[in-house]
Amino acid sequence: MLTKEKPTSLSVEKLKLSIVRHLRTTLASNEHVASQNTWWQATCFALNEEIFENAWSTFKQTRLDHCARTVNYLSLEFLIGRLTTNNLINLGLEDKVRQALNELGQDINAISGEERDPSLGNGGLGRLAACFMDSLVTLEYPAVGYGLHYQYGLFRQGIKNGEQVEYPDNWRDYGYPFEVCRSSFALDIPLYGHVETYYQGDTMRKRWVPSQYLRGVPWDIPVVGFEVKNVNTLRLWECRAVNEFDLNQFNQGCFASALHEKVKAESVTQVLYPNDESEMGKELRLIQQYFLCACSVRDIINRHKEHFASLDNLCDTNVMQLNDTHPAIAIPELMRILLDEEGIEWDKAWKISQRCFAYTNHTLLPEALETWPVDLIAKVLPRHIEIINEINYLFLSQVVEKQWPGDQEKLIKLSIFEEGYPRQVRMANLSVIGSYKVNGVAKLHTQLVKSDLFPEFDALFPDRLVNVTNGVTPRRWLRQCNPALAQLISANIGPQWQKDLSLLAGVEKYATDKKFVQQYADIKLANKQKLANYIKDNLAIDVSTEAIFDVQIKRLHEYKRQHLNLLHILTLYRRLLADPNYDMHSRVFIFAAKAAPGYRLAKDIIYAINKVAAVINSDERIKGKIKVVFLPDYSVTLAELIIPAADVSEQISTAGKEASGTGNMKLGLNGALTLGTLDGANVEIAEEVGDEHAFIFGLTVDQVNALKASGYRPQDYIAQNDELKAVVDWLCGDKFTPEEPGRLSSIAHSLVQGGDPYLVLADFAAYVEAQAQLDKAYRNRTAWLHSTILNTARLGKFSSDRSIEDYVRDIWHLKKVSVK
Ligand code: NBY
Repeated sequence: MLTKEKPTSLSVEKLKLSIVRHLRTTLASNEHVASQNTWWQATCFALNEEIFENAWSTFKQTRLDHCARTVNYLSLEFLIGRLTTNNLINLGLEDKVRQALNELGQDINAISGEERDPSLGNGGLGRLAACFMDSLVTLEYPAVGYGLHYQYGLFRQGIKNGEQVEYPDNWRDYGYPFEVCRSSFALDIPLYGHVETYYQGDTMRKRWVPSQYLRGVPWDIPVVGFEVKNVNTLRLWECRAVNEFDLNQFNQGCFASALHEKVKAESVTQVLYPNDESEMGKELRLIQQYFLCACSVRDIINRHKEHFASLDNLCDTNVMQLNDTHPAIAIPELMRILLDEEGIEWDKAWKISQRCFAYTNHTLLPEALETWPVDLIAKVLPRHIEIINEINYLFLSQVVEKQWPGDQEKLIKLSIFEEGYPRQVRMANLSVIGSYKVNGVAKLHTQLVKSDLFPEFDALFPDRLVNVTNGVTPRRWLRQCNPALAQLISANIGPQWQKDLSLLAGVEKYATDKKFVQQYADIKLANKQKLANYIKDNLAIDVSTEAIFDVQIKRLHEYKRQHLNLLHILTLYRRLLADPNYDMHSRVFIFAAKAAPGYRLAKDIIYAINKVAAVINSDERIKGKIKVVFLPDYSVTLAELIIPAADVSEQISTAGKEASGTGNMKLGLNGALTLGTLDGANVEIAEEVGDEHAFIFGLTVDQVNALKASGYRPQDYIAQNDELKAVVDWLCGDKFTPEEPGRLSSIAHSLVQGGDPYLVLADFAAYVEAQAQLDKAYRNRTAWLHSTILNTARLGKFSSDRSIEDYVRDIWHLKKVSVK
C-alpha cells in the first residue's frame, strides 16, 4: 500500500455507479458503446465530484482562518502534464478506480492514456511552476496559480527527413474534463488610449482613458493535494472580445469584418510563445503579459475586498511571486490601482506594492533578459510607462544618488531604462526595484546573480537577494513515473518518503543489501525494456537493455551543448571504425528536445543528431555497439517514460549558463548517474551524492571566465587534438548527408569561425575522458548499482516540498490551512 486512504474516499461500488452515471448523463453515452476516450472523461468527472467539493472547503477554510496569507504564483507558463494518474494518486483512489474500471471491463492505463498532455509551458520554468503547485497544496499552504488559458500549447514536434517540423497542439480540442469555466469571475481589462490629468480639490490626479477592453474569463483547474483534503486552484485566463461581433457590419453583409474584434481579442490567449531563453519584443506578447497581470491583480484585490475595505493591508493577505520577469508589468499595474483608483499617495502606495511582490530569476543569459521598447509600452499601456518613469526617477535620485553621489556609470547601469534606439525598459531592473525579495534557483546561480548580474542591487539592498534551490515533486517524478521503485522503497522504509523526501536517506543502508540491490536492478531493467519497446514501436530501432542508456533530455540550446554529446558519439564511432575490437560497453544515446522554431542552429543540431543516428544505427560494422535515438515530441509524458529507464544523466552545459536544471534532479532520483559540469544544481547534486558517485568534468565558472578573458581560440583545441579535428571535419563534409554535402557545416562553423561561444571545444577532451571513466565504471556492476542506489538515497534535498518550505520561511511567511 503506497497511499493512505482518506476518510471520505469513495468505495469501488460508488465509483462504478458514478462513472456509469457520467457516461449516461453527462456524456450522452452508455457502457456498451462508449469509446475509450468517453470512459476517460467519465472517470475524470467521477473524480471531480470528490475534488471540487474539497476545493470549495479549502477556499472557505482559508477565509475562516482570518484570510490566511495566500501566495499568488504569477506565471506565463504551467507545464502541468497529464492529471488523471496524478489526481488518482493524490486522492488515494488509484487502487479503487483501477478495480472499478476493471469490473467495468476497462483498463486504467489505457484510460489515463487518453488524456492529451496539457503543454502550457516551454521547459524548466513552466514545469517548476507545476511542481510548486503540487507541493504547495500537499503542504497545505494557501496558494493560487495564475496563468493563461492558451488554446494551443507548445507545438507538437514531428521529425521529417531528420528535420523538426511543428504542428499545432490543440490540447483541449473537444474540452478538458479537469477544468471548469468560472464565468462569474470574468473581468474587463483596459488597453491603449491616453492619460488625463484632473484635480480633486487641490491634488492633481491622473486617470487612464483606455480606448479598448478585453474580457478575461477564468478557467479553474483544481490542484489536488497528496494525502490531504486540500485542493488549490490553478486559474487560467482566457481572452475574449467584450462585444461578440459588430451587428451593424453583420447586417450589411460584412460577415468577416464583423468578427474582426472577436478574432483579435481571442488571439491574445491563442498560443503559447515557443521561445525559451529569449525574448522577442512583440506587441501581442506584451499584451499577453499585461492581460495575465491585470486579470490576476484584479482578482486578488477582489478577493481581498470581500473582507477588507482598504488595500492598506494587502500584503498581509497576499504575496505575488513573479515567475521570472514575464509578469513584471504587475508591479506598475498594482501601483496604478493604488494611485489612480484608490487615491493613495505615492509613498504609501509604493510601500504597499513593494511588500506584495517577490521575483524569481531563472537566467543569466543576456539575450534572455527581457526588455521592451518604451514606445510600445507607452502605446499599449500609457499610464504604466508614466508610473515606471516615476519609479525610476525616485529610485535613481533617492537611492542610487545617495549611495554613489555623482556616479554616472551607476545611474546608467541601474536605470530601468536602457538608452539607445529604441529606448528600452529593463524588466529585470523593474522587478528587483519593485520586489521585497529576489531569488536565484540554485546556490551557484544565486552567487552569480549577486556577483555578476545584480552586484549593485546587492550592495544597495543587502537582504533582498536570496537563494532557493529548485526541487521536483516526488509524487510525479518518483511515485507516478516509477511505481515499481516507489513500491520497493515503501516496502523497505515505509511510504512516508512521499511527503518527506529526506527520509530516502533510509534507503542508504540497503545499498549493500543483496536482495534489495537485485530488486532495484530488476526494476531498472524492466523500465529500460519498456522504453526499448517504445523506441522499437515508434522509430523501428532495436536497442538492447544490456547497453548503457545515456540520456540527454531538455530544450535544445547551444549552452546546453547537445552538440558536445554529438561530437563524443562521433569520436566513439570513429574509434570503432578504426578498430572493430575497440573496447567499449554498448551504449544507447537517447535525445529528446524541442528547438524554438526560429532558432536555426538549434534546428540544425536536431537535424545533425538524426542524420548521424541514421548512419550509425545502420552500420553493421560496429555491431550495434552504438545506437543513437532521437525521440520526437518531448513532453512531460515522454519524460515520465524516459527518466525511470536512464542509466546516465547528461547535464553538460557550459559552467555558469544553466541556472539550475531540474531534469538532473529527476534523473538522479530515479537512479541515473550524473555526467555533468559544475553548473546550476549539478554542484549541489554532486555535493549530496558524493563525487565518487557522479562524473563531474570540465571548466569551472572561474576557468570559463579566465579562458574567455585571456582570448579563447577554438582553433587551438582543434590543432592539438586529432580526434576532435577529424569529427569536426566530418560535420563539414558529406559523410552523414551524402545527398546534401556541407548540410551540417553550420555546427562546425559556429564552433570554429563562430568563436565557439559556449566552449564546446575547450571542454571536449575532459568530456571524452569522463565518458571513458563512466564506461569503465559501468562494467563494475556491483559498484555501479551501489552508486545508483546512493543517488536515489541521497537526493532527498531536491524535493519541491523542501523548496516550498524555503520560500515559506525566507520569502512568503505563510501559515498552513488544514482542511478537515
Ligand atoms: O528554468 C529554466 C532554466 O533554464 C533552468 O536552468 C531552471 O532549472 C528552470 C527552473 O528554474 N528556464 C526556463 O525554462 N525558461 C523558459 O522556459 C523561458 C520561457 C519564456 C521566456 C524565457 C525563458 N521568454 O522570454 O518568453
